[in-house]
Amino acid sequence: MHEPNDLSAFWMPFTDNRAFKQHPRMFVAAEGMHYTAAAGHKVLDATGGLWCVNAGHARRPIIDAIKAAAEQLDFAPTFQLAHPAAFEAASRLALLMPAGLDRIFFTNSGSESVDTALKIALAYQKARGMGGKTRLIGRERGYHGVGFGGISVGGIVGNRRQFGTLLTGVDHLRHTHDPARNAFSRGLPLHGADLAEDLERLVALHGAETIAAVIVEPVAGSTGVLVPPVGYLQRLREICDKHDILLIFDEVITAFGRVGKATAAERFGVSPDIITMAKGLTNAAVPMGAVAARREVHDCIVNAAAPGIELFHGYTYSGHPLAAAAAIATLDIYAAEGLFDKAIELEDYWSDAVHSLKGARHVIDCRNYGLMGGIELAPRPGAPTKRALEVFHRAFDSGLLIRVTGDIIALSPPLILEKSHIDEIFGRLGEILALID
Ligand code: PXG
Ligand code: PLP
Repeated sequence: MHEPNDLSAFWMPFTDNRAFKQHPRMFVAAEGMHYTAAAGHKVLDATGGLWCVNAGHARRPIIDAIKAAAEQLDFAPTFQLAHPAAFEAASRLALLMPAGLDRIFFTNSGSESVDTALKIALAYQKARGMGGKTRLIGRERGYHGVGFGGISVGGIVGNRRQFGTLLTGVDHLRHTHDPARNAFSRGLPLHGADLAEDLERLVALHGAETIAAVIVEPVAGSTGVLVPPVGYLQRLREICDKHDILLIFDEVITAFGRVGKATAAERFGVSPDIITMAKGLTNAAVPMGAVAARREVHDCIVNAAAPGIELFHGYTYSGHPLAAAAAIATLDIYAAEGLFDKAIELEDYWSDAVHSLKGARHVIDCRNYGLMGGIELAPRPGAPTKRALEVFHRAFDSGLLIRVTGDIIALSPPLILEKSHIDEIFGRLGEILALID
């Protein structure tokens, strides 16, 4: 029963396992902007793998760094011991963070980064004698990974409803998606900064003295590219300051050039207290995540602790040698090739291309920021998500990888792409949309 090519044992994540195993679509190689599918054809990667391959596929310096690391030191614990590359990776990453966020905790994924950030927020409030501040505030439609902390502050019902009562003491802001006022906005939508006032409403309901932290994605990715309204993030920051609440930006998607700077925090000029990252940190070549904390947050927890371990948290693989090596090599590529700036340089061309689909069949909204694009389709009557899924399948078969979530097409290409790739992506999408019902 268990042949090497048997597909039954791998219980695939976030997948329609029955459909996939009837009709598998696999990749066997990748380079630059393209995958090679098992069937042999090249597939243009308009999603950076899964929002993570920001420097393009199979980058030689990253491969070489991983190889060298594996040969030198396959593994070393970082609990009460360590190895130099973990410190170097942390120092390098700290240099890219907004001023003051220079204390780095390593994880292996975005989900772990989110749970780490929430725990740091709680430990900080306790360390400063505000142990009553335990509530965590997320936002509707937010995606913060799949740990219990992340799905509790997250706001996607499908990711929550199978899993019981989740964390207690969590509440949510309303999301900012408002197509009635903002459809086809280029860049930041004009309307909706007032939705940040939801935080005032939750403070009035629960009391600021019970709230530890607010977590949001600066630009929501997984839920379908929701760009924050002009002034919204600034207003959230002000209300957090007013009520002594930590602000966490979940930058698992938005960090490392996706919106044209090292972080969305930098692009928006809004500095949170904690930033979560993963994905582009290693160009996805080895799993790694990280949390950047404001130095005062770190120092408060460390200084308040009795002699001994200060934060009872960590992963076997925090700062893993292969991941640390991959991170350093990746950050080198971003710097050497000016890839964050490249996202800014291409932003207008990208924006024009995204909005060229206004008027295409089925399209009810186009959204963009940095090198992120969202194209929302009208759902098929009685069959939501099916239309976008058909676009996904047709695109794949014709040599284009896109991501669909609900009836939204989400795009986040590697930052190395050229204008000709942009033309190809949107030309192909336009053709497919014209073809399907
Ligand atoms: N926070 C944010 C903002 C994310 O986008 C995570 C946390 C979790 O990261 P890990 O590494 O645990 O998956 C993410 C991940 C999609 C899609 O296109 C999005 C993500 C992952 C997989 C698919 O819907 N985002
Ligand atoms: N479960 C058991 C039984 C363990 O011993 C450990 C780690 O030692 C874990 C879970 C956590 O694994 P990780 O540190 O890789 O997250």
